[in-house]
Amino acid sequence: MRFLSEINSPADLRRLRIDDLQEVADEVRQFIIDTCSRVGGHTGASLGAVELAVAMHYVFDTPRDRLVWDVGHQAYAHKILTGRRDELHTIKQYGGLSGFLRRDESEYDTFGAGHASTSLSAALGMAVARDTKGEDYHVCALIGDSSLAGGMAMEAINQAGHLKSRLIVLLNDNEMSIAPAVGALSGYLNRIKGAQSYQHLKEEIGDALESVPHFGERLRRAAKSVKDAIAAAVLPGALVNELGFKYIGYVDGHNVPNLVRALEAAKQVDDGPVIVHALTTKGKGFPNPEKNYYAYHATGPFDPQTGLPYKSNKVSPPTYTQIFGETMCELMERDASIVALTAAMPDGTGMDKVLEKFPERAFDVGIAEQHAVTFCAGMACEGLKPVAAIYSTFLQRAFDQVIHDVCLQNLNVTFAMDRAGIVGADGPTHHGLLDIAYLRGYPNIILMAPKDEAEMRNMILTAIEYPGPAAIRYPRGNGFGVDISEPPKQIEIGKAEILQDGGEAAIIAYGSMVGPAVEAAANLEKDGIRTTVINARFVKPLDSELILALAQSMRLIVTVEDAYLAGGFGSAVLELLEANGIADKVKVVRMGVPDRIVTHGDPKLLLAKYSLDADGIYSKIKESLEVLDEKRMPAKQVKAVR
Ligand SMILES: Cc1ncc(C[n+]2csc(CCOP(=O)(O)OP(=O)(O)O)c2C)c(N)n1
Repeated sequence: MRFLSEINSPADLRRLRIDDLQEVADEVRQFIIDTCSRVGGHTGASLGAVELAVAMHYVFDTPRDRLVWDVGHQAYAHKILTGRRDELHTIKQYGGLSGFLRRDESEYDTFGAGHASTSLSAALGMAVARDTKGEDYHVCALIGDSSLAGGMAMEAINQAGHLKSRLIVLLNDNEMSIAPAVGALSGYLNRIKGAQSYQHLKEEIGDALESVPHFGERLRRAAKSVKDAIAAAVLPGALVNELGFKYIGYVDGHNVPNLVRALEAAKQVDDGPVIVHALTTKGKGFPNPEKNYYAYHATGPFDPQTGLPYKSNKVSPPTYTQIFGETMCELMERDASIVALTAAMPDGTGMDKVLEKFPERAFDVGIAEQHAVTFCAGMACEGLKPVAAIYSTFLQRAFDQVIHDVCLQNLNVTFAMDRAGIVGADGPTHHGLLDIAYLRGYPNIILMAPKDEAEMRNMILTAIEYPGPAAIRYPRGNGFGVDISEPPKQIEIGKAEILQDGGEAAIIAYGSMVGPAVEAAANLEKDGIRTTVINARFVKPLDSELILALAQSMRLIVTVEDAYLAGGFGSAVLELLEANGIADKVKVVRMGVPDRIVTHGDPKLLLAKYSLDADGIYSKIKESLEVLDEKRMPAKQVKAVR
């Protein structure tokens, strides 16, 4: 590494000659390949943005000038150039670098991210703050072509053009989301590319107008005076001119000197926002000659020579995601009124299979969760049965659409929330810890979580057939390998499952916490402590009959959920007891995630940190029973025991 080992901050980069920058980019690319081949990460996304990062840190006086990265998954080169090179191998691991950007990780991370389409709003906010305070620095947002189509980004463009604030947007156009980009905006960007360069086109238009007999010169002058209006009309120019943006492009996004020139030109625009349109290739330089984009947007460890993932000999049961996709195919085969939808996560949700098999009834709407939900509501109004497969964390975006458009009107929409609970390496922006709380407080919707993949199949059918809104949450990762050969069948709504009874303590576990609860109960049994174990199945409606009966007969109820405690499953149980005037009849201990930001890392480790594993549940029950025993004993006796 001729240059990279000496670059410890962007100031070091800026000391280099422009002619050396391409070599710097090559070194950064190799560094990413070497590191990600060992530890995995957002390899392909980051490889595509190497030159963009080099050019931005060269042109802009960072951190004084503000760079705002959208999502942040593609920012490994930015991390390398901003003093984090030697820590890159810790990325996404517990205690290591975040896989995204965090303000508390580096002063160069001006805005935390993880969810898409936020950069333009944040950057515009910074630009307005700069102007309000009378300061003078540049603000540059980098956004991908798919994130640009997200609702927030569109809203920001609308305001930016109106405010005419000085703002630079670097568009990283690789025609890819995680899957190939979808939607009309992607077609629009393609048409711009098809029209060669903007400047070139303007010249062509000028020549063409001049050749019009009698009116040539006049038309040419008119075109100039309305500021490129004709070019804008020929280029699909709504974004570029009508919305008040200047356009520079397109630029080869892997040619650093060209990018530097384009960004320098953008810096000169002082009367409003400007877009620099860079064309890039996702996974540029990835050592796999076969373009398998799905495989290298993000990768696990891989062979740096072949790009192929290291194969593990371990045979694992299918994931919940896979089973969800297969079950949807099965059900859609049987019922033509079921329609399915993903918001830019076809492979992540298992919808890829469904899209392939039912192209007429399955939709990828792009990064547009809000639209996705209301789109489903519209279809439900007309008697279809839409299933929206959206990660728990991304459905947060569409909170009001779920409430206002679906629940209030009691429409038959099913929400399949993959990645519920602690997701692990992607960290705080991606944990699905809030869905119980954000969905529970509104009428009409029913909420459920399966204990295993067979039960998930039954719940999918139950949710679809339920005539109102229904949501199922299930975790990231593998199922238990249980038998799923039976066709899905409906389960009774609001009925829990008693897995074991007896004893003085009951564990009521929700969803993926049922497994560890059963294991904890088995370990307690070995110590001579019998417990009742309940698979809650539903948080709404709760099995109130069963829970109230347990409250009358047990000394201790322990609720367990892999979600925030505030407003969660345990809270629902407490509310039920309070509403029935028996809150003081039984000791309730709620296990779940406390009011803290949960970091990134191995999910097993994180779950253990919050006692959400078999050992944690076992210890909590022992400890709680001991406390109750002490309370039962007269004070003197307690002292003697101690
Ligand atoms: C609100 C939201 N929905 C979905 C995602 C998942 N996601 C992460 S990156 C990505 C693709 C982004 O595509 P693009 O903006 O074109 O950037 P690229 O990865 O191609 O560089 C998606 C869908 C997300 N991070 N946030």
